[in-house]
Amino acid sequence: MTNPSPNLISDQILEKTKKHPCYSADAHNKYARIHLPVAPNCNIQCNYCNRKFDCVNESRPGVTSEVLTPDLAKEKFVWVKREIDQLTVVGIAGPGDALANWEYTKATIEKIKETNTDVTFCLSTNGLMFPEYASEIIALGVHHVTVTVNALDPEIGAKIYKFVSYKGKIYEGSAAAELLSRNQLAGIEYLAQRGVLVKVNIVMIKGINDHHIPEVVKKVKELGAFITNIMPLIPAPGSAFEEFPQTSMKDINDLRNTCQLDIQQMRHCKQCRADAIGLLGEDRSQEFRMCNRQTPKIRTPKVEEKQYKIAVTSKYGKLVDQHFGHAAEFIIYQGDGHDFQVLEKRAVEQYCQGMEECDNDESKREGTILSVQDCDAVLTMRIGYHAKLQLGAKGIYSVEYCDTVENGLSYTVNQLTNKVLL
Ligand code: CLF
Ligand code: SF4
Repeated sequence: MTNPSPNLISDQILEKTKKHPCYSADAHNKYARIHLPVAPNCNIQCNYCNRKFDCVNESRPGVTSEVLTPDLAKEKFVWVKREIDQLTVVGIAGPGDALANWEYTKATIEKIKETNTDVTFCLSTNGLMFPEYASEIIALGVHHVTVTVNALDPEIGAKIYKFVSYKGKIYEGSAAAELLSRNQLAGIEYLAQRGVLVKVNIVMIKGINDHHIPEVVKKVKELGAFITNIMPLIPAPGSAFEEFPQTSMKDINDLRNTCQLDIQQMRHCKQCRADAIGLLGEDRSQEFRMCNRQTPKIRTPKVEEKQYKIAVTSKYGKLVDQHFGHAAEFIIYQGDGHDFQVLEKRAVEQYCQGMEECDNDESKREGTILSVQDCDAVLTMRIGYHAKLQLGAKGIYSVEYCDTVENGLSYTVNQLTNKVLL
């Protein structure tokens, strides 16, 4: 099979690609991108990833981005676009997986389209959910998609992925790797044949997939990929591969030179964070933290009178600005989505003493979870994967949010009422 993509890519998309800082080396110091971190969940476990941090398929390890709702993401885009004129690309790259949070990803793109018709949308995914959403990606008009493909061989993939969670079932070992690879390859072909420029990221892990990568590159080229981006493994603290050596740039460049014979190679990737903003080499995300801006009050339509009890993590009771595991107390609110009152403040023992230990102390975490077990939801700036699962098992929704407590409470009730929470 030959590469089906070039003739299918319209001139308009090729023009947009010239202004995409990742897809076009010439554009990387002229045009800016914004990553909107609306996708907190993931459906696989890569051995080089610690889920307390951003997805390592598109970020440096150890970075934690704020998480936004689609409405806040739109606000942030409008704000940043006003300040950075050369902003051409909106990317959704985590902090989990864009397709594992498809409703949020899709809603974000739709909302931004209402305000701007020129911007180029870009998604980064592990590709597991391509069979479910590839057609929706096309329908949404997204023409730039990145998928991370580390192995074709299930035996090699089994060393890279701990598990894959698909349609309610957990897969492990070579079965997990085979399923993931099958969905990735089918998605690449499907998208490329419909004019999408597919970028394939590959994490080079010495001794595991390094010799296999040329085969991966040939295969994805055959399926229509536009470019490949071979990235170094940077061991994430707390991940299964934390003791592995970082892949040297010499090894990366040697492999890129080999693979360049098959397909163009990206050589200017910065492994940027899930909320990165600006030129690739000049991250301005700290200037645009949503917690720091003044926001108008959100009023949600009155849906029903049911009273909800919500536990909030907040340093001073104004902003949702504290990590679940860092909270020394919860402020318990009760209300119907419009009016809330503080019922009480509940002291808890912090189980997380900093990002390194966070989510690790099982007994303290259980104590924390017990202390909110009468609540409908926890509203927090950030929550660890295990804590979220344990809350979910008790029927308590966890909402990650970064705005005022008032807006967060309204948002949470809206989500509870409409049952859109994961
Ligand atoms: Fe973001 Fe990725 Fe789109 Fe770029 S990043 S989703 S393609 S807009 Fe770019 Fe950053 Fe490297 Fe990604 S430098 S990590 S390749
Ligand atoms: Fe982590 Fe990304 Fe892998 Fe998910 S896909 S486990 S977020 S590196």
